Amino acid sequence: MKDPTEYVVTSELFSRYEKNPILTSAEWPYRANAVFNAGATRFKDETILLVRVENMSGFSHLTIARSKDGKTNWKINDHPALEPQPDIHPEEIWGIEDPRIMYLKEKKEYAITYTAYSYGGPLVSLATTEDFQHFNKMGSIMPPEDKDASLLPYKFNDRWALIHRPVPIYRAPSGHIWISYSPDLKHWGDHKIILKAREGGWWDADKIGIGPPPIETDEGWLIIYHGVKRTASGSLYRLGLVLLDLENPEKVLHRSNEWVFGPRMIYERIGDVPSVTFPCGAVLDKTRNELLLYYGAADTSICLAIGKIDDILEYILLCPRG
Ligand code: BMA
Repeated sequence: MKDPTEYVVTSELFSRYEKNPILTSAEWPYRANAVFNAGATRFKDETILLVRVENMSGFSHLTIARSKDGKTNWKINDHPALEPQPDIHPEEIWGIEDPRIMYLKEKKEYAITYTAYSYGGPLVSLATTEDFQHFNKMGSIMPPEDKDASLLPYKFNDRWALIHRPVPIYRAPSGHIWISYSPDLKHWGDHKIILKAREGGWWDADKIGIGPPPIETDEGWLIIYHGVKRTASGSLYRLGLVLLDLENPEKVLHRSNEWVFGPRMIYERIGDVPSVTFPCGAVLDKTRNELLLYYGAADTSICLAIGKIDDILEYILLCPRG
């Protein structure tokens, strides 16, 4: 029988890093069940990953790992950067998960949107930092159930914009991507759907959510989103592409009909949650024309896939208009 890793489709937009997974719980400096779904950014000549670490009770916190080239020699902090604090933030009772990092030029600080697992279900929380040493938790900004959120880096008509994924209760497909606005990062309104999960047999028919924060390009905001398909043996988490208008991110310019990345390798197929590829961070290396995509594999480890940004944009521009 063939090993399923041999079924790799050629000419993919993203190539897996040959030393995947790049981080696992085995090399963690303290006891942990799994490390996955990391936010990513460049900071002071290093790539910083804000890693979701699941402890042996099932709750997650966030810990920093750094590397000069974003691929090798990761230095892992021996203590969490952000921990659940249910005494001050009751909405964090069952942990904090899946951070997305965006630099806000106007405020000269990084915004971290993450999932707080509350008594009423997952919701969106916000924290800020200037130095990745001191963090300011601003509390919840969207009620449950809502996750997969990222800010855009600057204001639109004087308001901050947040892309996120609330879950409606009344019908399938169960989760679309929304945009909301705020004058102060605290009070949010004007909620609108910008991208719908498809229906029926589509690969993104059940629910969708953004992966890494939107990537600003000359052609528009590049969104790498995950689409979920329910199958008899569980959910498949794959990735598709969308391009949003730079000036009006409510406007979808193009959307891929096909997924561009999905579980294939053993480390993506087997783990605590099988057949999941789930990126929360990406770093664009403009000098090398490379997009480094950091994704959680099977809710168990952190992996890297690398794409040429020009090829990705060429591809999405040929996809159907939104
Ligand atoms: C999603 C999120 C992710 C997780 C994925 C697969 O709903 O909770 O954190 O990686 O499911 O389990």
